[in-house]
Amino acid sequence: MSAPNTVVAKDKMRGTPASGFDPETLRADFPILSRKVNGHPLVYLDNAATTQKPQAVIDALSGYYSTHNANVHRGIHTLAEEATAAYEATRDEVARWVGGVKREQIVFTRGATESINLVASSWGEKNLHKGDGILLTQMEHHANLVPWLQVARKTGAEIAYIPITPEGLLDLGVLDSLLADGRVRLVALTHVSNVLGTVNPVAEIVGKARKHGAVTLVDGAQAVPHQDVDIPEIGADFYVFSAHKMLGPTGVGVLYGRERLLDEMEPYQTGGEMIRLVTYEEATWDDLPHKFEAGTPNIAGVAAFAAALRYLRALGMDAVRAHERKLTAKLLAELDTLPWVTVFGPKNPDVHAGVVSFEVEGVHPHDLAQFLDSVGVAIRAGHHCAQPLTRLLGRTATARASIYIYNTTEDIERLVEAVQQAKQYFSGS
Ligand code: C6P
Repeated sequence: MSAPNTVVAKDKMRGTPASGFDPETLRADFPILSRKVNGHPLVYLDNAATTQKPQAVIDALSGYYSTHNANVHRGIHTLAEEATAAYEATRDEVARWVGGVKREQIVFTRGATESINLVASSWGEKNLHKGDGILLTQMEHHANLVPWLQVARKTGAEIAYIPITPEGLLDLGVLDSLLADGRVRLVALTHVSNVLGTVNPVAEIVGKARKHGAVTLVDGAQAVPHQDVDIPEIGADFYVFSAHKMLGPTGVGVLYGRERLLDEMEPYQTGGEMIRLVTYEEATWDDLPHKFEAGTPNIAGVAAFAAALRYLRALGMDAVRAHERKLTAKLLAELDTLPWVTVFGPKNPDVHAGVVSFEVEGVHPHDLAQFLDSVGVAIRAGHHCAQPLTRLLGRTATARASIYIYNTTEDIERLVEAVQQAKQYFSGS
């Protein structure tokens, strides 16, 4: 654990490509990938929902419970000190991972959703007032939309949206005019769309928002698992993501915050762990980040998250992105040859992360997903927790394949082959 209030040095190795990135070899580290589904070898392409876990993370979880389990920050005994050290060591790892920030700026939550709710409640409800502007985008996941609808309802703030182009990019031509009257107090946007796969130029947007005096929040749930993300370089005031989408356990999320803002904010929840002094009449709060971590946290999950980061570091995030870009380009190109498939989102794999939503003419996305499951291919179908965007696309649901480090070109071929079989099956030819 590093001393309080020190910037944890940036993890320079995070982006470094390892010499031997080979998805075929690393598949052996993921026990679940060797199972069969409906008699077929599993092709797991639902990684935007959650990723599978390597043995190292599974071992870290069970190792924590087998050898160190205790509560954190309260005990004097050996196990309590070990549990606290493991929990706080992950905070250092995360602070280093996101670009070298102070450990006090890293708050552990239950997930990206809770991180955004924390900001909406503790910052939004206090700082936004009637007539203030909240600027979102038309491609937000409900997690970065519904909390702001609630804030707007409670405060009288007004929400506007950065529109998207027909290709599925943010229409930045209108950004200046949306910010021009100085009423926008918050700009909150996703780094990568979980439906369109669009990689947004967040540094540019954050820069403009800050110039107009707005606070910024970036939802990195679909970005941090797939590319090298340096939060100080982006310049966001708040940045959120979830461990389970990057090989880690479920129930662990991260909120990064600008220290001044976190300091000014009231706690999100109150109770044990987050106080300094309590009397029968009043209470005072602990320092950052503990002020925002009321109650017993997901200690085992946080401890095991460090194993996930170590695993990704050994691969190198630039190699991860290059691998996913290659598979995304292949999938986009193959789907493009099928005249009855519509792909939503940018065609250019440079701005398209490994999330590909599509539609097969004449086949409902749920029927497609069920057919694919019958041959062992797992995708997601539905509105992907982005109902307004799905409606904007003129649909009630889409099919979505999402890629991660252990997917291979053979997985993409099996998906495309199964999509063709489904088309034949449902058109009765
Ligand atoms: N998207 C998907 O299948 P949580 O559930 O809190 O870990 O993450 C929420 C979240 C926030 N932002 C974006 C961009 C997301 O994609 C998600 C989760 C999953 O697309 C589950 S709905």
